[in-house]
Amino acid sequence: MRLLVTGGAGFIGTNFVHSTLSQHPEVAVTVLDALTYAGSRESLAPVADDIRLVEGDIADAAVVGSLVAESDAVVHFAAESHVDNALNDPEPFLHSNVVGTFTILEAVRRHGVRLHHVSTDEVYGDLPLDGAQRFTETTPYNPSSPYSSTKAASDMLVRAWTRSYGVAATISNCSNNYGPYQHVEKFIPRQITNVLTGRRPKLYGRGVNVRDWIHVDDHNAAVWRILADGQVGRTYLIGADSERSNITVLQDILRLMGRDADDFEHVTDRSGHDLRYAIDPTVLRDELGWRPQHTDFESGLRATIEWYKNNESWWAPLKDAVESRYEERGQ
Ligand code: NAD
Ligand code: TDX
Repeated sequence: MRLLVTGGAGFIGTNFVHSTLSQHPEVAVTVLDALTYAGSRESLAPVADDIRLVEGDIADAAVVGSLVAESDAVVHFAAESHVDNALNDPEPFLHSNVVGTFTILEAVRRHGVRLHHVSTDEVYGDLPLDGAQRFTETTPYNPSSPYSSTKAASDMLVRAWTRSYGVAATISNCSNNYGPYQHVEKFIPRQITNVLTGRRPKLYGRGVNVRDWIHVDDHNAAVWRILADGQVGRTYLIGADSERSNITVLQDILRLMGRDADDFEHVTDRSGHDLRYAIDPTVLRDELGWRPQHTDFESGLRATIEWYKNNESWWAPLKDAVESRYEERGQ
């Protein structure tokens, strides 16, 4: 099987490539990645001899067309992925998430290639803080941010291309991922590396917002289940029943790193900040038999902290610039 992985030099894509090579050695992997600020050639260095890495834009129809033509399936991770960046400058999100996904769809349509589109639970908007309601495959789309609206647009394009042109596609909408190789702009790595560089962690607002955390390897195992046995035309929600408020996660990090529980700062809240996300993963569990393996959040977090401690050369060159950008915005 020849697999084209877009965005394979980003956080989730890198972990997908690593786990694919170890668990599916028969698969030949090509990565297409623009190596934006979020992509890292170094993340793929340990497997550089086992994959083909093409530096290119998913909105470039010529590059995409030729790579898709020689593939049996495409797993499409590439996107602009950070909400705060989207609030600051939405244009790259329109380009990569909407035009990029359109370009991938046209190529898989032309060449009759199977597509799995990786999306987010943020397309559903947010849920009230108090209550047991969770997102399901039939929850209406209601995105709040420039990021989530462009991801919602990309999902809609995939659905339309499936219905109108018979493109063989599946979609997954996953909750918040954590694990190794996540960019230091994101919540968990930002706080870990703040502690490691002698900064105080930064919490938006009161920290009551709730996210539903999943280890990146569990997300990627679900993507493989869907790629192998998912029903074409279907959407699957991926989540690991692990809702936590931001302040709880931050205080877990502080405790595991030997700091006081109040050794952090409250900073300006994110504009339009979604309150709560929560996934009902019943369909994925019952239909495809998927189960998360990393069910102990604390041990996953501890291993992630260890990874950042042991891989300073991977993140240190990015850290100061990220913190200066946040500081300019009062965050
Ligand atoms: P990331 O920002 O770490 O990586 C994105 C990768 O895509 C980078 O390597 C970047 O260089 C590449 N890229 C961006 N624009 C491109 C373009 N125009 N052409 C080619 N490559 C381009 O993101 P991530 O956290 O790994 O997220 C991957 C996917 O998973 C995204 O589609 C995101 O919406 C989705 N997702 C992420 C999460 C999460 O918690 N991180 C949760 C659910 C869904
Ligand atoms: O410094 C911070 N302090 C803080 O309190 C940062 C960076 C974030 N936060 C809060 C905002 C969110 O409530 O932490 C929560 C998580 O923030 P992010 O890591 O930016 O993630 P989120 O906005 O929830 O989106 C993530 O999950 C869904 C990914 O970035 C998306 O790509 C994915 O679709």
